[in-house]
Amino acid sequence: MYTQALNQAEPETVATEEPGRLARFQERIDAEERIEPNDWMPAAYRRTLIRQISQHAHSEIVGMLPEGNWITRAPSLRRKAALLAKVQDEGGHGLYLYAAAETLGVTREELVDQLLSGAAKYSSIFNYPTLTWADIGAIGWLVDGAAIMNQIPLCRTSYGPYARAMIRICKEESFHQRQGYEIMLTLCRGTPEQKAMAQDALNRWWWPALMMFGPPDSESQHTAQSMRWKIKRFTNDELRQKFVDATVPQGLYLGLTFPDPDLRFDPETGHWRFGAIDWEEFRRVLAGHGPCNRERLEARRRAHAEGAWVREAALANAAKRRQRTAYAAQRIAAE
Ligand code: FAQ
Repeated sequence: MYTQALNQAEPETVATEEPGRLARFQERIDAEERIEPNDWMPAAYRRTLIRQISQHAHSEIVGMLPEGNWITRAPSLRRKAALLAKVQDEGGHGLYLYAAAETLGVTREELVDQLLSGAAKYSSIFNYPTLTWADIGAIGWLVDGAAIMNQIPLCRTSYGPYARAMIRICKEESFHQRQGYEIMLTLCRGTPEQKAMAQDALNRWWWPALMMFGPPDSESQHTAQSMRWKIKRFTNDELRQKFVDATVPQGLYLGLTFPDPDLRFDPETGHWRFGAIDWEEFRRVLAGHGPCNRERLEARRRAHAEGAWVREAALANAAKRRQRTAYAAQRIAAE
């Protein structure tokens, strides 16, 4: 359905994509002008945005599941309230992002179908399990930390609705990162068992967090074009390096050890150098064979099916309201 909708848009866009128009579009991008929904844009720019924004939205929605698993088991009322708020924020982020994608001419239903059929990607990180409470700390610290590093530049992305959605999302993500780090800090200052739990969580989440930034630049299909269009402002490897540089000192402050024997500070460049990432594991997770891929999609499909009555009721209510407004207008006209 999704491809159909895009193909319908194709004849017009292809016919009008003469070189002059493309050059003027690129000039607007180079001049840092924002592209808005009613502006002309190349079909491939539109496709890239729909792909990236919808994958981002799906990631937020699927990203609610690993943490949702711990809401009933949070160790105190304060922790439960913060986690509930965080998971609700993620649902909200998904909705802003679906709304931003819809401004490009695709419907919410098409996007949700893509996710539920397994055709659309969502971030690899959410296919890993949350085994202990420390995983909630590690997700906030590392996963939200990685998300912020990637998303702050998206506040300046060239497509207006996406850039504007990202501003609020980033503010909320920084609260998420801090609550995660604070959980880690509490565990690291606690009993030896609590500290061991925090270390175990770091051991399991560190490498998957580095994979969140996507394949290395040499293998990234979309980076070069997305950089020209200023959809992306930094490459995958640049952002990954920024994340490592920001995060390693935080981990050392916690008294934790990173699960990377090759990690070392390079005084010449001022960067933390890290060991080789297991890209085979990344590819396996993307192909649907991560530890929780099946479970995540099943949970989303079940939630969608169980929510059918809410969608039906909302549509029936909207139809009734339209009918009432129409009757009222008729009555006024007749008087
Ligand atoms: N997982 O050519 P590139 C969050 C795919 S939100 C899965 O480098 P691109 C909040 C990529 O889509 C986290 N797939 O692609 C939260 C492409 O596949 P395609 C999500 C991945 O787009 C926190 C192919 O590989 N954030 O965490 C991944 O230029 C805590 C080739 O890759 C965003 O979506 C991956 N890790 O760069 C929620 C941010 N990496 O489409 C709950 C916006 C790559 O050709 C709890 N997105 N792929 O079939 C982006 O910045 C970019 O899309 C990248 C990928 C950087 C993710």
